[in-house]
Amino acid sequence: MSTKPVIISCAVTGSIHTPTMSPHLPVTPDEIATQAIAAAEAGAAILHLHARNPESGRPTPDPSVFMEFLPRIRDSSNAVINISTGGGPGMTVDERIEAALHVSPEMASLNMGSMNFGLYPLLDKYSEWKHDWEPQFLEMTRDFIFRNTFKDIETILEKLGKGCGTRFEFECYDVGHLYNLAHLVDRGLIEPPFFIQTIFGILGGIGADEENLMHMRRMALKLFGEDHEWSVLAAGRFQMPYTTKAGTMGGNVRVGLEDSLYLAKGQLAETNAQQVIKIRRILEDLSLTVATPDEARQRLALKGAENIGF
Ligand code: KMH
Ligand code: ZN
Repeated sequence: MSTKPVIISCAVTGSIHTPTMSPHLPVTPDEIATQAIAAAEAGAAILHLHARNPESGRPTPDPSVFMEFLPRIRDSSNAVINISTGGGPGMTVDERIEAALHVSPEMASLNMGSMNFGLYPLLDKYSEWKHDWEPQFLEMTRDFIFRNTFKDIETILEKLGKGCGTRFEFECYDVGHLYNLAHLVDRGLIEPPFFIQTIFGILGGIGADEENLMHMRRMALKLFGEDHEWSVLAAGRFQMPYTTKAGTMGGNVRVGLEDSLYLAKGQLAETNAQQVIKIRRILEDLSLTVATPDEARQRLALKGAENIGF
């Protein structure tokens, strides 16, 4: 078993869930900042961040909304700030990268392939909605392609990677995405160490099945060997079991309300920090340790908090 400390990422709000689904989903800049800072205090080394319209709670790519919470997080925590370039359903690729280009963060997400991204099954779980946009947003994903062409990926690598010195959380939702990453590595467009986030249980991506977890792990090892840091996130009820498995297999973990609204069966998480505390406790009970933000910076070869652009 690896003795390397486990890097905990926390994805604080995302763009999958909507306000009706949980009163605890952070929506306003104040809620996002407060929950992000508490998650970092609980042990998250990396904060993966999206923004939402403060009134409606709808995901927004607007850099000025990001700027309402990012400086506060930076001033109150040493955690690595990681800005999503996945954005949310309906946003163009240009919109998705605007905030990251604006703030030149240490890390940003980079999604490794185009895919269906079906959120519409969530429609069946609720009969009343806080906001009109929510059911329309979920229904729209029946006909939505989450676009991440090779050209899109190259553009993000060029503008954000080369241009800003930002390094990436490579989001891999299926085996082909690992091969897409390997292809870009072969072309010399990406330097190690690669932080590979393998994702299980998104409709359109690989399912949450233990054999898939093992297969993604094996293929990442085969393709990238010692050059990568492996991390796992799993959607919904798979979050804790799959991150626990990843930790015991020498991997890193991602939790947060972006990936699951729950703390346990039938129990909504009241904060992101609760999920961080839970996975940390599980990992420490299993004699694992948790990485500090500076350990994560060193292992992932990040440029340092002093070099971010805000
Ligand atoms: N929503 C997650 C499944 C991104 O922000 O770029 C993956 C994600 C994508 O976090
Ligand atoms: Zn995200």
